[in-house]
Amino acid sequence: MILTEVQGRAGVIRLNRPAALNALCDQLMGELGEALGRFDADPAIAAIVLTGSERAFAAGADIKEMQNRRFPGTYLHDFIGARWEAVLTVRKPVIAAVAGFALGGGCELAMMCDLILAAETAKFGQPEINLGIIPGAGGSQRLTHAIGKSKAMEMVLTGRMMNAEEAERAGLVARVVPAESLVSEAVALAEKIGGLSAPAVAMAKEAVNAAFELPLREGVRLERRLFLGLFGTEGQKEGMAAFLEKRKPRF
Ligand code: CO8
Repeated sequence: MILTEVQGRAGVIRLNRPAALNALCDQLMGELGEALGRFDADPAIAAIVLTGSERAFAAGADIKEMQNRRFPGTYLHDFIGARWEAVLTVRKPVIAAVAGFALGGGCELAMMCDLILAAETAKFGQPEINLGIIPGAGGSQRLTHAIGKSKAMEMVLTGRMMNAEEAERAGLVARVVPAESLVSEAVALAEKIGGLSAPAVAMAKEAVNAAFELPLREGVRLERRLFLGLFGTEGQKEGMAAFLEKRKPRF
């Protein structure tokens, strides 16, 4: 249910369940977790690009699979659990390249990535309320962090979708690009990251993500420790020497 390929320093993972608009069923999430783990462990890969089709990044968790679930079973077997959070354990930057629908669990999966690039065709939404449920994989929290309370509340309460332009204005996505160059823009970003000092990249990711989890004071402390730690790396020596010698750094 997924396709993988290596493009330069980017590991590209494409969700590939077109008949169901990439609805995120158990099997797909299992395959996704394996692919993420493989690329994360591969030293030739600098960053991971996660994308879907032109029509849908993912139209949510699989409603057919969820329909007959009952509370005790879902709770005991933790059906959201580790499978859904595999992307959060990846140490390399993960770029979501979103075209078409990113709804429900699809929007939540995109928001678990480190940043979102959107095609002009992208549509984001948390329509769970129309199914008699609410977001269950972090949507109410990450969307609120990303776009603020009023907009998030409106979307979660009514299921209203947001187009790419509004998503960029609201701060949900880093950039909007033409649909035909969505993946190549994401790969170019991965290439750029691949040319930088790997420890600095890993620590930059850790520091920014900590802003979502730690109080300001703790976040600033963590940043300081990571910053100071980078003075023990070759990357810092090379980066600063190259600047002063007026040449390009070789990390
Ligand atoms: N689950 C299962 N099948 C889906 C889903 C889905 N989420 N979305 C679309 N499909 C299927 C349709 O059933 C249809 O299949 P079939 O051809 O066999 O009938 C096929 O994909 C094409 O869909 P449509 O015919 O509906 O296409 P349209 O272009 O008319 O509409 C929409 C596109 C607007 C995206 C529409 O399909 C839609 O509204 N989909 C559902 C969106 C939704 O409600 N998503 C939220 C799901 S709940 C959720 O994600 C909770 C996450 C909680 C955390 C995770 C826990 C595991």
